[in-house]
Amino acid sequence: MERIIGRKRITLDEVDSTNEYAKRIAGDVPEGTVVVAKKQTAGRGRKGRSWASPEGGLWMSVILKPPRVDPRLVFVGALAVIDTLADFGIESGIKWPNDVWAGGRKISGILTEGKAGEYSILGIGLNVNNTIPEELRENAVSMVQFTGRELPLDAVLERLLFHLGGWYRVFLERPDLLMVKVRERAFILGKVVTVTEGDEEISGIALDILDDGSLLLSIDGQLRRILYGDVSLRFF
Ligand code: BT5
Repeated sequence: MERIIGRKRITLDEVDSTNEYAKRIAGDVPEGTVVVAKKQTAGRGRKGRSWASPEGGLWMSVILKPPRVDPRLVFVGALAVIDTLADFGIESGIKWPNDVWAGGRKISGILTEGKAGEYSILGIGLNVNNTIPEELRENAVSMVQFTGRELPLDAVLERLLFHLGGWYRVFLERPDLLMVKVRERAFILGKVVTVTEGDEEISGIALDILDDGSLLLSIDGQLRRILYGDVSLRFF
């Protein structure tokens, strides 16, 4: 199967959000079309949280048309980011559900959105050369802080598209293998975590990430599945 991701690219100087843009054009472009913007004026995370997207970072969305909406798509993004970071000598891991962390801080966030039967959007924000806003510095980091020198954004994008192509293929053909890799890369497994779901705080040992993308927790010996959704997670 040829690699479809990135065969058509749309590069913008500025946009509200590459995910929003991608949704607007999804019906009219081929699968694998990538939207990249130098900066976003209304970059978003989950539940309308904002995503800092100044110039110097990689803000992009891929339009995909998989056979069905599948929560595991987010991990295609996470694994591709991890491999891209490794290409530049940066070690990282998955912080379930949708972050990639390096050196104890968030370096990338992934936002998947879909319309059943029509499209899935895989949005990726990766801090590359961009400055992290003051209020996020404790928990967020850019690639340049590891490399000590600015990186060519186009080279980072090329590596990311290459790895996305590979992992998307695994996702389509062998999603079980995708999940094996996810478990390997998910550094929270085996740790005590606290999940906030709405008003509820749940603490337990993170045992596994299941095929529906959910997290399996052991709480005083009882198993509980935490659905991928609007949850946030802390670990110790
Ligand atoms: C995410 O949401 O982590 C998903 C972020 C997805 C961003 C990409 S950029 C391209 C595409 N277009 C979009 O509009 N979005 C996608 P969430 O798990 O809800 O985390 C959001 C939280 O991350 C915020 O509340 C901040 O605490 C933190 N944050 C914001 N900007 C950040 C940044 N640049 N680096 C690290 N952390 C950040």
